[in-house]
Amino acid sequence: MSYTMRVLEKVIKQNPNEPEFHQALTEVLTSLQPYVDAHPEYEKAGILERLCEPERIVMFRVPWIDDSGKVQVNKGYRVQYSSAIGPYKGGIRFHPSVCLSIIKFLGFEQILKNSLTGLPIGAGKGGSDFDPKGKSEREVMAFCQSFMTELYRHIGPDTDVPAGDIGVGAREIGYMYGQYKRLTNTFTGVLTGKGLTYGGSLTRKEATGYGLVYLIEEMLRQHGNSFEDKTVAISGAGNVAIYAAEKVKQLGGKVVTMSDSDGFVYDPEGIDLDAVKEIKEINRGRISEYTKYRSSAVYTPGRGVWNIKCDVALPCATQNELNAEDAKTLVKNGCIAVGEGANMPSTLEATEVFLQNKVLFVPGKAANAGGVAVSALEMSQNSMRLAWSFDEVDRKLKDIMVNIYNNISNVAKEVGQEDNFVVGANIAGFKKVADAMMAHGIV
Ligand code: NDP
Ligand code: 2IT
Repeated sequence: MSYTMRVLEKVIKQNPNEPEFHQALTEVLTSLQPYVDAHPEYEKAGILERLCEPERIVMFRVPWIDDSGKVQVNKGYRVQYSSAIGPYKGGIRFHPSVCLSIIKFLGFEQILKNSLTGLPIGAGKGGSDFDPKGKSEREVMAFCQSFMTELYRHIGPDTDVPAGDIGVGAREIGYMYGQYKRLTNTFTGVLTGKGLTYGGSLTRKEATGYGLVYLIEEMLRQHGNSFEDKTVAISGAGNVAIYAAEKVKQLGGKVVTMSDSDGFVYDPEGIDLDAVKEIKEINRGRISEYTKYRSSAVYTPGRGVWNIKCDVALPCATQNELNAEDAKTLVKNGCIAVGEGANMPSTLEATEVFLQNKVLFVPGKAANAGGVAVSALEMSQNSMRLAWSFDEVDRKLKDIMVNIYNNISNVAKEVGQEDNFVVGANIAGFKKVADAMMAHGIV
């Protein structure tokens, strides 16, 4: 058995009952195999064993008091995965499904994603099984303050710089930042995705969605195509989905779907983003309310967003939201490109369907890297105590996404797998991290 497959088997055995982590490991290690086999020095240095084992995992209790006066306890996590090329960097997720397996898969993916940005950021991920949905402002603040009261001792602007993810947006970052500042008596760039009045970067809010569309637009362009007049299906109705939809529209495409965990809307006339922003960003409501704004729209409860006919699909909700059946339906309906705005939204089997049917498929670690890339630009601005304009950050974001596309496309060609961006992204991301690890010795 090859070195890569031996490590995969061993790590899965060492970490039982972590299906999402196993899934991410399987995808990455399988595609690294030919490259790693050609470099026996990696095996000698135990690169893969070290890459798969987080440098540090912190798990902690988060006690807080709800509005009825009852004590609640949630679980808190921070997985500091890799500091090979920079301080640990990655989001914090608040969602009832959060567990070690999910945080580890996200942290592991983040290593390669952050490397692909070309910026000096290592990888980490954190979160809690706290559910912000339906909680009062005071409850959310109490939870965030308690979460940071433990987390603060493990992070720092040159050590570990968290940001947002599912369930963590500007409000939660603000409360966590306030608590960090109070506990440490410092005003630093320890979190990204901050508000614009206290060190946040312009374009960070838009960055993941815009970046996704910039990368897919470049891929379409290099294949003689574009977003112009394309019908686009988007899942999710959160930060990533909203700004992906905005950029698709600006480039002449028509977004016809958006969803949340209860169901999806189909608006054949094109989604009205002002309505979605009002429902989601202002009222924190449900996507079902969209039909009140637009008579052309139909709401369907449950799954099913991938049954809508589209040219381009952008899954922007959560892991494993798109399975093999969905992939086959998309192919049957003539979908030519899929860009993952979410982390690991396609199952391994769905990915296989896309690759076999020559759908241009870009995995999350490349396609959604714009968010963390602008986070790194936020860190740069904080270090310089300067703030760049929207256009300047947007320009840099676009350059980064085009570079990522060229990098993963070239690497795929180099290994004889043209247009296999799964292999391209994994190998391209791995190279830089592995070489830095080689330079550092056995640490
Ligand atoms: P938000 O919390 O803003 O939005 C998440 C959206 O996805 C909501 O519409 C939510 O619906 C839906 N969703 C969440 N969980 C589920 C579920 N289990 N089933 C169905 N729908 C679900 O998060 P983001 O937009 O920030 O994140 C979306 C994805 O993008 C995640 O995979 C995240 O890891 C990834 N990502 C985010 C980045 C960022 O900068 N924010 C950067 C890179 C990747 P509901 O309201 O019903 O829960
Ligand atoms: O998955 C991700 O890349 C994010 N949630 C963003 C991380 C960040 O540090 O901005």
